Amino acid sequence: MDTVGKVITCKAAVLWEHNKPFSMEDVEVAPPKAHEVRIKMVATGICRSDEHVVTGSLPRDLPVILGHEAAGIVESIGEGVTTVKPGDKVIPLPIPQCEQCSVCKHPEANYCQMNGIESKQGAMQDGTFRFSCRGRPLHHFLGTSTFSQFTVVNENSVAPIHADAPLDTVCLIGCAFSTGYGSAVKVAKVTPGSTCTVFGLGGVGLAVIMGCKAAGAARIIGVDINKDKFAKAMAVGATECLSPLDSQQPVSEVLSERTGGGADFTFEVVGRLDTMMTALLSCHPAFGVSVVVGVPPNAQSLSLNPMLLLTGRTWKGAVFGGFKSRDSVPRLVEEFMTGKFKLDALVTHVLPFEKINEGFELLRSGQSVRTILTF
Ligand code: COD
Ligand code: ZN
Repeated sequence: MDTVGKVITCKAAVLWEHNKPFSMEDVEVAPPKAHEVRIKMVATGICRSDEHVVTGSLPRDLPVILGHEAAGIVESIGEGVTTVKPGDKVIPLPIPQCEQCSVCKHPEANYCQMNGIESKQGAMQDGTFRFSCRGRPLHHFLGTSTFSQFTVVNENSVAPIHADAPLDTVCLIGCAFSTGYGSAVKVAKVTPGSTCTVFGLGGVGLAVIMGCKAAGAARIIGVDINKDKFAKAMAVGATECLSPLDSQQPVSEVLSERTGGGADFTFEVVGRLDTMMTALLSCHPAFGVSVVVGVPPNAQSLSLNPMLLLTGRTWKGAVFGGFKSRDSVPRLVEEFMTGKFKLDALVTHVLPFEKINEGFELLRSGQSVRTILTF
């Protein structure tokens, strides 16, 4: 059936209320307007940030269609779209790259001003909605809303990828992998022979380890309170692991002793203020670089003794691994296809889209690293 220019009715997982299961609904998806793209979803990962909306710790207007780590095929394009065409394999981008704003024009920065991360009200970039259900508009999430058989995104929020890319794995390049890997190779700029410490060995932490390894780090120390995470961390490149619960001494002191005064690079991939401070303390006072990757769920602040920085430490952070999204995602997909890094270590479960609530239970119970939902 030719769907171009028509409203498509399809299944989507709608969040109507906080802390309630997703409800599988028939939703109407409007055709793409100018500079928009409608995508048929093939695979989507479940990310902790989606769960933060479910619990309300990341405030968003409801009802909403969540999901932002995915891959699919272009179904149709709106007027003026030139960079993708129907049939192209694509990855929707939770951070756009508009090419117009001062951030996009800056050679290093990636936090495009068209991003919707800090906006509570999820909508398309023109402020309107493309989804409706039972006569009500549904909110978008991060300009992607991938928990739907079809979605509409802005052209600056989608990257065309290699025609042979396996969509059920490269979907992870849409969030977890890029966030972690880029934090090592692009944000920290890990150097060959260096010592790195990674706090938090979830999916994003594992991707940080992969980045440290690819950049040639000699020692990669994984830190997690859950020792079940150690085997996988070692498999993707950690050279040693430890739990802060195993010692009476603060873990920053244990690490300082182990690393001759502090690591070259440390990464906070837990999303807690205390581990952010521990990660900062655990990098070398004179030349260490500490990168904040995690985000504490509610707006919270840290207070800091400036001496920690005056001695020579660097403290930084970035979203999406500091990668400019449209430039980097197609290249990362090609690097994956040439074997530069593997993604299978991150995938612990694959479920049909209809079992989305089961997928979220696996995340909540800590059993999964990443669950991929297939359509
Ligand atoms: N010390 C050490 N490890 C700990 C501690 C602690 N005190 N507490 C928990 N942990 C461990 C857990 O056992 C777990 O293994 C790990 O930390 C966290 O892993 P996950 O699986 O819960 O989470 P990830 O890896 O999927 O994601 C972690 C982030 C912190 C990156 C994530 O929660 C986050 O903040 N994401 C937002 C960052 C971002 O850039 N988002 C952009 C769009 S998604
Ligand atoms: Zn995410």
